[in-house]
Amino acid sequence: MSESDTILSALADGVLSLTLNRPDKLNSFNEEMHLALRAGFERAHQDGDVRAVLLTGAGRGFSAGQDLGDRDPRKGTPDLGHTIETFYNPLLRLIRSLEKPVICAVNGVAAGAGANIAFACDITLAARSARFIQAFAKIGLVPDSGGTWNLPRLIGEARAKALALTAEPLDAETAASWGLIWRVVDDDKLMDEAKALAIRLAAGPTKGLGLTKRAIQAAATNSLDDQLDLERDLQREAGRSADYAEGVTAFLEKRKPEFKGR
Ligand code: T3D
Repeated sequence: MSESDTILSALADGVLSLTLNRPDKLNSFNEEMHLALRAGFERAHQDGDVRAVLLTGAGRGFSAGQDLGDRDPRKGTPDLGHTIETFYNPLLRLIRSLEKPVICAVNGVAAGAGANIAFACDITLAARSARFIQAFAKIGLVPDSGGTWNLPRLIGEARAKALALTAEPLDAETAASWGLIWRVVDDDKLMDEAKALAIRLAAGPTKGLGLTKRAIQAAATNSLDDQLDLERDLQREAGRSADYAEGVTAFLEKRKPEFKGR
């Protein structure tokens, strides 16, 4: 695990909380924070005690995307393809391939990659005061961190293009009503609600939840026939899990199930 304080990391009740922690820079991403966040998600992949992840930001913002202080063009032209390949793409792949729920609590402004990382999580809650900005257009860039893939799928091409081309801020209520995020929560209730949701999911049948995530993500590129076959295969796998046996046994015995995440 990385020792950097740019990511605060804590495991409790099966939930690995990862907090972006560069509040003076609105939690914008420098290399150190990238590596520390990656280490957090790698731990989530490897550590059986982690059964859900809660991602949020410290201070008044969630994340302003790339730290532009590290990108001064007056000092030379950076190879942004290299940084996408080295930092943002691996992060997105770690989030999407983690077969455990990733909850995101957007506590304030989410701009550039910050917005698209929030949209890539499994369940995203936002504070009522939060706003989402595809800031890339303001500096001549292209939406990254899966934005060009996720936005049209979540909200359709017309809205995706308008957000990306204008870089207009989108308020949290509209983001929820468009289906970009799950729910808006009053600012002072956001973290309580997000933690309660993460703890609830961490106590759930992790294997089945992970397979569900895999299936829903696969639907974006599968035909119906492919998807039906996948559902058959994943149901077979889920049906062999200890948590399935516990869930049905608990139902038959009229008691609450105690899932172990296996
Ligand atoms: O480069 C590559 O590797 C390619 C990958 C790119 C991915 C990307 O994310 S590109 C997009 C980069 N992000 C932006 O363009 C957003 C820039 N920030 C803003 O437009 C605004 O800060 C916000 C709309 C997000 C918030 O505005 P506001 O008025 O609430 O806050 P502020 O006053 O602008 O910012 C507060 C502080 O955070 C300020 O520092 P200071 O003056 O108090 O010392 C500001 O400079 C700093 N800050 C905000 N965003 C960034 C940042 N510092 C570095 N990088 C930032 N992205």
